[in-house]
Amino acid sequence: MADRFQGHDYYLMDEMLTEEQKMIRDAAREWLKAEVSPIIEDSFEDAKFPEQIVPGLASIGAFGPYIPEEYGGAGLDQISYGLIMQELERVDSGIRSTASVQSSLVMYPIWKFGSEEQRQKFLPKLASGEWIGCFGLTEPDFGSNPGGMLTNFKDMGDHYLLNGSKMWISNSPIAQVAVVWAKNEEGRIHGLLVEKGMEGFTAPEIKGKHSLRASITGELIFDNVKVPKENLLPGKSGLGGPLSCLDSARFGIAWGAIGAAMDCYDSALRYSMERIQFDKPIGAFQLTQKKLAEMITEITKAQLLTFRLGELRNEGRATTAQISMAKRNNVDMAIKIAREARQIHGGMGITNEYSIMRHMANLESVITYEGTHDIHLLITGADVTGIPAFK
Ligand code: TGC
Ligand code: FAD
Repeated sequence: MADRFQGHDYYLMDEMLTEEQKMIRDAAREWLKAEVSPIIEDSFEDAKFPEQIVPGLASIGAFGPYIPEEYGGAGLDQISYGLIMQELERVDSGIRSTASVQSSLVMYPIWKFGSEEQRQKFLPKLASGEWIGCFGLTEPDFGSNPGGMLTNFKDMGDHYLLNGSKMWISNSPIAQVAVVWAKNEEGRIHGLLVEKGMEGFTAPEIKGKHSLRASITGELIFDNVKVPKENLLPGKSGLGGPLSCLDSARFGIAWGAIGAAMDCYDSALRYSMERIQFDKPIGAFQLTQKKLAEMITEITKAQLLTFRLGELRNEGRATTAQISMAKRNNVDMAIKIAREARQIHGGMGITNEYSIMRHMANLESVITYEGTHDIHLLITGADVTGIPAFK
C-alpha cells in the first residue's frame, strides 16, 4: 500500500525549527517514502536488513549527522539529528537502529575518544556507509548491569589479547568494525576497535526475533583475538565511556519513538475517516475520538519535551537523567499509541497492509534496549532523590 503519511504538528512546532532543520527532515521523509516504505514490510517478513538502502541512508545524513564534516559527517545540530531519527523510525525502528548504532555508538566514541589516526581511518568510511559498525557492551549475563562485564584484554607487549563475548549486538554480522568494551587486567573498562577478519573474532547472527526483524542482530565472540595496540580508544576509560555514547543514542531514540507514534496515529486517523460501520465513519463515535484525541495529546507533549531536550543538547546542558526521562516517556507513549491504533484498525490492524503491528513489535525491543523502561525510571528516581536504587 502507498505510503500516505503526513506529519502531525498540533502545536505549530515547525515554527520553532530553522529552514535547514525542516529541509533536512523533509528530504529524509521524501527519500524514505520513495525508497524504504515500498520494501520495509518484505524486509521485516524476511527478517533481512535491506543492505541496498545503506548508500541512501548516508545520503540523507543518517550516519553521523552531528559528526564534523572534516570526518565525513554532516556537521548538523542535535535537533536535525533528532528529526532524521524521527523520520527513520516513522518507517521502521530497525532502520533507525542501524543509523543510531552507526552514529552514536560507533562514530561518536571514535570521534570523542579516538586518536586522530583512528578518526581519519574509520569516520569517513562509516559516514559514507562503506563500512558498517557495531557496539558491544551487553553480555549474556550482563545486560542492565554492564559494569559487571567479563570480556577482558591482556597487554601482551606488542598487542592486546581479547577474550569474552557480547550478546544482542545490532549490525554485528555485517559490521566491518566493532567498538568493544572490555576490562583490562586492573578491571578498568576500555573501548577497543575490533575489525572484521581478525583471527578468533566471529559475529554469528541471532535468529528468531519477533521484533526489529528488519535490523540484523548478532553476537560478538572473541577467542584470543590479537588486537593491535593502536586500536585502543585512548581518550576515555571506565563505564562512563560507553554510558556517554548511550546518552547520544537514547536522545535519538526519544525522537525516533515520536516518528513511530506519528505513523500509527496518522494511519488510525485516516482509517477512522474511511471505515464505515453502522452507516458512519468510525471516527464519528466518541470512543474512537477519545483514542485519537489522547494520541495526539501524548504525541504533542512528547514533541515539546523532546524539542526542549534538543535545545539543551545543542547547548551541551542536557543531563543523562533528562535524556532517560525522554527515552522512557516517548517509547512508552509510542507503544501505547500503537496498541490503540491497532484497535482502531480492527482486524485489518493485524495485517501487513498497515505498519501498526510492525511498529508495535519493534517497540518491544526499543522499550528494552538502550536501558529498559524500569532502568530509566530508576535513573530518574536516583536523580530526584540522590539515592541510586539499582543495587
Ligand atoms: P554508575 O556507578 O552510575 O556509573 C559508572 C561510571 O560512569 C559514569 N557515568 C557517566 N559518564 C558519562 N555519561 C553518563 N551518562 C554516565 N553515567 C554514569 C559515572 O560517573 C561513573 O564514573 P566513575 O568515574 O565514578 O567510574 O554505574 P552503575 O554500574 O551503577 O550503572 C548505572 C546504570 C544501571 C544506570 C547503567 O549501567 C545503565 O544505564 N544500564 C543500562 C545498560 C544499557 O543501557 N545498555 C545499552 C546497551 S547498547 C544498546 O542497547 C544498543 S541498542 C541498538 C540501538 O540503539 O538501536
Ligand atoms: P536484564 O538486564 O536481564 O533485565 C531483565 C528485566 O529485569 C528487565 O525488565 C529489567 O528492567 C529488570 N531489571 C534489571 N535490573 C534491575 C534493577 N536493578 N531493578 C529493577 N529491575 C531490573 N546491546 C549492545 O551492547 N549493543 C547493541 O547493539 C544492542 N542491540 C540490541 C538489539 C536488540 C534487538 C535487543 C533486544 C537488545 C540489544 N542490546 C544491545 C542489548 C540491550 O541493551 C539489553 O537487552 C538491555 O540493556 C537489557 O538487558 P537484558 O536483556 O540482559 O535484560
